[in-house]
Amino acid sequence: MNTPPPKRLIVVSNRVQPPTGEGAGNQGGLAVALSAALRESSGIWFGWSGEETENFNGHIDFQRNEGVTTATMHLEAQDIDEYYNGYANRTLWPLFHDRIDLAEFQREFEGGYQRANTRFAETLTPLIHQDDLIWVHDYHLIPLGRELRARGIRNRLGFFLHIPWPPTRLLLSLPHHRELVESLFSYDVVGFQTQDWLDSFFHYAQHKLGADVGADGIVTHQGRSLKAIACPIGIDCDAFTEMAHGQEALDACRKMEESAKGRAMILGVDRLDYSKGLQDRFLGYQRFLSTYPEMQEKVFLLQIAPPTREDVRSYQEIRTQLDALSGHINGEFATVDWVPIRYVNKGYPRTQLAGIYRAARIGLVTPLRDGMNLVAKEYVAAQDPDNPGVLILSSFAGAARQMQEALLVNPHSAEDVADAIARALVMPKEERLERWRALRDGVQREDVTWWLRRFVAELARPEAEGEDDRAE
Ligand code: GDG
Repeated sequence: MNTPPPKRLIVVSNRVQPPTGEGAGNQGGLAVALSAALRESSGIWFGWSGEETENFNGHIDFQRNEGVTTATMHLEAQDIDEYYNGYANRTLWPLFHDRIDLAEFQREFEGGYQRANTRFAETLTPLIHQDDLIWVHDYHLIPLGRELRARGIRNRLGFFLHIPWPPTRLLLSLPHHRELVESLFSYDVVGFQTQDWLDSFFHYAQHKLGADVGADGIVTHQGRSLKAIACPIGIDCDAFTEMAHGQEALDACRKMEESAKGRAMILGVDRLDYSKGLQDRFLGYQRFLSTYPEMQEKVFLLQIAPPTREDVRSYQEIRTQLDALSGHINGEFATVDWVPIRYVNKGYPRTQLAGIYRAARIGLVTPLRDGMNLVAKEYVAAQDPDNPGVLILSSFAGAARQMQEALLVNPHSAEDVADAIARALVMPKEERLERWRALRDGVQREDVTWWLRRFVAELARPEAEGEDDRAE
């Protein structure tokens, strides 16, 4: 018997990342995996173009790159300001990352978020065919499912949250939190990165909505049901490993090793974001240098931190603070021929990055809060199998759940970070190999394709609870 062709998949995210035509090296693992699934099902990737228009008119630009169709629309300046820079990145992002001190609650932001989600729904609705599977990504688009249902869409709808789900006590500080959470009940499947975030969602659903939470993850509220799952995202491990062994990566690796002059490299790679814990990381490294003075001049920290969200004030502030702190630490410890921190505010092509990961004795990944963290997985995938480095990982990253063989640290504790660095530097090769092999096996087994298949299989299940009450 022939297997039926996969149902057409429509992926919706704030921004789309089509294949660039410049080789797989420049596209992240998530984009590669989604592109493959879209290609296989002749699907569409729909989102904001990143461009501004004076008058929103629902115009869609279709493009086809390497077998992947993207459909994008422009937004008005006010939408970008209130929806993207506003509610998404100044309200939800800080709140969901435990930074209520940075969260801004403004009515205009909420209005802009709602308006942009309505625009997404209005523009997307005519593209939807009866049997399409629709998969919405991330915190920018939580209400989109409800908006699609209001327009009569009865398809299977899935939502995946890439960032943490906050504890109930934090979520309560969001004005209209109940409405936001209730809008998730328009989806059939809601995925979280880890069991911890899923448990927080269950807690809110049970205690604040009075929803019924079944052992199978089916959550029922006011006659509607969704299936909530923990489905950790992975990387394309084999492709990343291959890239790390390619010529460009080896060149980058050699160049790094030459410039290291025999010193051990500790590496951090993060978008310049307060959730990534860069300040605490620098303080932990400073503590390491002062607690283990014999290690001075034998190591250096390379921190790659390409700026993001530069229109948001808290991002401008963290940049200024990090400039000052790295300068201060360098001033305190540097010698005429040694700089303890190389702090670089620019991005590198993925092929070079893979080589830089490989040259690092320690991958230092210490976010204060992170939905998953793919850098930890990329670091592992890039290591030399005969002489791998050591991963130091924050226990507050979603990735820590799957990566127990890393040296897990409390990123808030400078002592903890300092001691882990010291331990990693003297770790016997046998222990390094044992830890790395276990980590690599996990990263390889639960890779991005595994993640995608698990979610889509759940979304494609023929029998859904609450099938009959989908359209509003
Ligand atoms: C969100 C969640 C979740 C970084 N610098 C360069 C560069 N990068 C790439 C890394 C990695 C990606 O950016 C960062 O991914 P993360 O997972 O670490 O973090 P977020 O951007 O915050 O992503 C996170 C993720 O969504 C997926 O669900 O894991 O928790 O916050 O791939 O390699 N890439 C290049 N040059 C750089 O300089 N080319």
